[in-house]
Amino acid sequence: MRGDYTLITIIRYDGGDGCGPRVGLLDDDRLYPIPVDSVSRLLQVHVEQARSIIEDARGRFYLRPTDVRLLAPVDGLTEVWASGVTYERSRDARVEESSMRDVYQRVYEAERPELFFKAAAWRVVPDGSPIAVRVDSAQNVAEPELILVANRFAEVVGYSVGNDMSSRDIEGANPLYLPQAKVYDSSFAMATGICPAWELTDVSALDIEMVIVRDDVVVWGGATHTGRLKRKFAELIEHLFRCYSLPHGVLLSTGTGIVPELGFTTQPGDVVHICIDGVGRLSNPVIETGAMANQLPAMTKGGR
Ligand code: DO4
Ligand code: MG
Repeated sequence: MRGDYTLITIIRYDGGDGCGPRVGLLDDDRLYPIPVDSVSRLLQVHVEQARSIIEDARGRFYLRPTDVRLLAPVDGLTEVWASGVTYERSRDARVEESSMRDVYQRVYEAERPELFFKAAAWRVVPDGSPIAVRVDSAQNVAEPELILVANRFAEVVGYSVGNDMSSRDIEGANPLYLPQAKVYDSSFAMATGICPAWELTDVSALDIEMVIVRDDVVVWGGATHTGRLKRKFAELIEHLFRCYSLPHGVLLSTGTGIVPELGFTTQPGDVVHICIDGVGRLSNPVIETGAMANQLPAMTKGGR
């Protein structure tokens, strides 16, 4: 996989001092603390104000990122949503797997996009931590997706890398099972950084790659780029905010253009690696739901 991605990102970290999660700007090997109590606070102001808060932090003291624990950069009441069937490949894969094929063809062509709730902030799995396949599903896939990070005013503040883990056979049996196919423990992961929108001016053809490693061997790999997206980012954001307030901002995952052939399933023990050029990387080992059940209460306290 290529490794060319920005080194300037908004991050969330635990400094190990008992003070809980903090927000910072990671610029190469310098971590500048940003004087806000949460990432969601940056999504409650206009993008220009967020930019000036973030850039002012650069002149101050800094830490070494190796001295802190990086968390998923989403918190508070920020919601995670996703869009679906935004790439031709995703449409074709759903048509193939589904017992009700034409709904996917129709949504691909429709004016209104498919949007669904994916996760609460506290459930988002950070880089390096386990993601899950459902124990009651036989066909599971990782879905590498570009994430739009939007503030309460529907302005895009940044971009990140996401993995929308999905059960193909549950949704394939009936599209009304989509929430169960999509929303379960450890079903959404994101990279440790949000790339500020002002650092990334051209998002029209970003390369997206995924490889799946099993027993140290690459067992599946695929690539696409955002130029293949059927929908405009602004269109997805506009539909999401149309009749729905997001006062703490939102992460909107823009859909996958990489889907393995039917028959391939992601399984416990695999490691999923995703890279979006210019934005970031994400790697997570795969477990089965239930395997981390005893850790869930701890996750609710200070962020995973
Ligand atoms: O309609 C199913 C969801 C599709 C999806 O998540 C995607 O295209 O990424
Ligand atoms: Mg998806």
